Amino acid sequence: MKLVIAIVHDEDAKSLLEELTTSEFRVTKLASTGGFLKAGNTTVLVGVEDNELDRLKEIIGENCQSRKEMVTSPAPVSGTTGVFIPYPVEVTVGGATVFVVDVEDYIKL
Ligand code: 2BA
Repeated sequence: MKLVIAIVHDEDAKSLLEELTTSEFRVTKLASTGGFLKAGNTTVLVGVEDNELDRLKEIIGENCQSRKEMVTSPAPVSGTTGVFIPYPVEVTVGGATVFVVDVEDYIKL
């Protein structure tokens, strides 16, 4: 069995959860925050049998788009003055960042 941890854009979370539950996956949704953009995102936990993993990855891929976002980054005016001015930088976020972890035990008490 695997635990899939998928970090997805908030805007994709609703359709992803609907599709996963319709497809009879058991899902937990957590509100999370990206360390770089410091913006909200959604972390989805799904426990699956090994033979369901490919289908799960397909559904995540189909429901999560990558997006360009602007982040304001400080740039030094001069290497020695220590003065910083902000400037916009474009980053590509997602579709989904997916971790697949082996599950040692799965019990319900
Ligand atoms: P954030 O940390 O807010 O990162 C948003 C996007 O900013 C990233 O998109 C990436 O394009 C860029 N980025 C992140 N850290 C960067 C850095 N140190 N320098 C330059 N650009 C950087 P994604 O890679 O698609 O990640 C989306 C979200 O997934 C992340 O939000 C974070 O919450 C999570 N994530 C991604 N990789 C992770 C990892 N290895 N461990 C834990 N969480 C991760």
